[in-house]
Amino acid sequence: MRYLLKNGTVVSGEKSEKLDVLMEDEKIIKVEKGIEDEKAKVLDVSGKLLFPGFIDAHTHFDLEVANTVTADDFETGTKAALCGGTTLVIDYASQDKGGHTLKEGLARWHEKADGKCSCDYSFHMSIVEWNEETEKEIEDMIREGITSFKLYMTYPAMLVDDCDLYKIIKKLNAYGCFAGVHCENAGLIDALIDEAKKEGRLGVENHPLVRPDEAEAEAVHRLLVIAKQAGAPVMVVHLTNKKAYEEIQAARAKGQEVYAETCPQYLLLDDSVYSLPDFQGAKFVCAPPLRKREDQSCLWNALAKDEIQTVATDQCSFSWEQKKLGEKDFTKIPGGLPGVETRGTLLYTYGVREGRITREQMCRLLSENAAKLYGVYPRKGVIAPGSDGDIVVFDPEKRSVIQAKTHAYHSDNNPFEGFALHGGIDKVFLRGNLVVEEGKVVQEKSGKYIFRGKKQI
Ligand code: DUC
Ligand code: ZN
Repeated sequence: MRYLLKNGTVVSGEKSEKLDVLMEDEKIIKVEKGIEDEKAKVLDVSGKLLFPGFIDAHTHFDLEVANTVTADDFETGTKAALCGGTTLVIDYASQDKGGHTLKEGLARWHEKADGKCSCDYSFHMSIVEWNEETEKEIEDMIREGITSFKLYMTYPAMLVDDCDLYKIIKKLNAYGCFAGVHCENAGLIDALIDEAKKEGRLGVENHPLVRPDEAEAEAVHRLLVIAKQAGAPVMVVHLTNKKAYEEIQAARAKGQEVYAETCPQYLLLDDSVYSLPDFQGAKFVCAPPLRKREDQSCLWNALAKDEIQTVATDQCSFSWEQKKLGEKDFTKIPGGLPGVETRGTLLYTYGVREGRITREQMCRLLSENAAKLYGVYPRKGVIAPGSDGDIVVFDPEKRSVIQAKTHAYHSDNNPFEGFALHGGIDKVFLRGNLVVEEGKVVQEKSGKYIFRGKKQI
């Protein structure tokens, strides 16, 4: 199908301009004023903003956590993502501990995802064990289109120690790749959990107490010391708080290349929810946990100053039944929140509309920066001739309220329940095809695996 979108405002990371967009055969052909084309299906998008398809570089679909599996898999999760304007997700594939290879992990993730995705998809690879075999596999991963990796400083099943952290980060840089790192001090968290259990403190309100902001800030500091010695760039994923952010600022001031990602839950929710009655706080259990209001302000200011590069989701959803696995012991609550469906509309409503960020910044945070960091620019991340026809037709006036009752996720609870939205997704195009109309996916499972190149920042 040949589409001509007329009279919309095309938003890029630099500017917003009234331009027409012509697309055919997966690609954008022209972006100009006053395009006329007899062969195209013409859609008048007056009053709408046209964003490049959003990229969510932090999702966990079909992931085993705390002896259960996320409520959303690649089928339901990518449909929800598409409804939220996300046309590319980069999910975390993982190697297993105990002598397993990266290739085995990648094959498993392809099995989970191939043929099921309604938006395009790609993978980062989590390295949980470092040896000569793993090291040799880095080149294989690059050939498979994986140029970014994930390292954990917490969780026993995923954790790498500081020695391996240094070696891995250095080796990745030698290949022109880099890692996103989950920063929390594992030992301190274990000790605080042991203490809470011994004292019989097993309610949800203890969750933020055993994972304090300082445990995150310390890990960020240690990571940045290690990365400095390795002479390598790193990305701090799901940054939540002021102290951790100050560590990043300090390292950057000394000339280090550090990237940061945050998520809507850390911008809009605070840790008071963990004290809600009737175990309701379980809905918000994630790691790192939600923080304080002053941390939220700090993160918004960092977004405004372009000191955080991406807003992703850490999508990792569980049903209420699953959350209840931790009713008697908060450490058994599967950690994670859904987010892919509401990332763009929340950032527009509470970021752009409230004057905290501009719409061009929103474009950079949701699409352009991720495209550049994760090696898919300018195929993705921009509305320009030659780029994929991934376009979000965004209605700045649409109003709605987030409700689990009507959301697209398979999970049955929503951490943003009751949040009013002013701005909504009108239509979504994926590689030139209309895939979302009036909030509904109208073309399913046409997502392709995307091979990525090296970062372009
Ligand atoms: N944190 C979560 O809460 N869930 C999934 C992984 C993570 O880092
Ligand atoms: Zn995550």
